[in-house]
Amino acid sequence: MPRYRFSISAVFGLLFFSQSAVYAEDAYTLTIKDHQFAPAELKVPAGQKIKLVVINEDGTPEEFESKSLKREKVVAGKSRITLSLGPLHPGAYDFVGEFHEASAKGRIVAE
Ligand SMILES: [Cu+2]
Repeated sequence: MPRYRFSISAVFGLLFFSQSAVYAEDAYTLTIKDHQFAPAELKVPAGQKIKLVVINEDGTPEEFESKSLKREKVVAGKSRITLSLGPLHPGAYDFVGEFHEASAKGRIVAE
């Protein structure tokens, strides 16, 4: 069944290609602990797509929210999310943890 084998390898080739494309984007990490973000200011490159991983080390859920980035996503306690961002114009993009806005604040600086 040569034709069948060919299509299987074509599928795996496509899978490999798309996975490579995903991992080619730079990944940046924000950690939530004691209802604060670390780092509070995260520098990322402007003009290219990035992955933002938000790790919540607290036992309670938090919501990553940024009006300027147009993103809003709940991160369950002891869990993580990944967001695709950009390409961003140079500038500062504020974000908060909406469930603990008094302490959970930060900004992404694209440059
Ligand atoms: Cu919200």
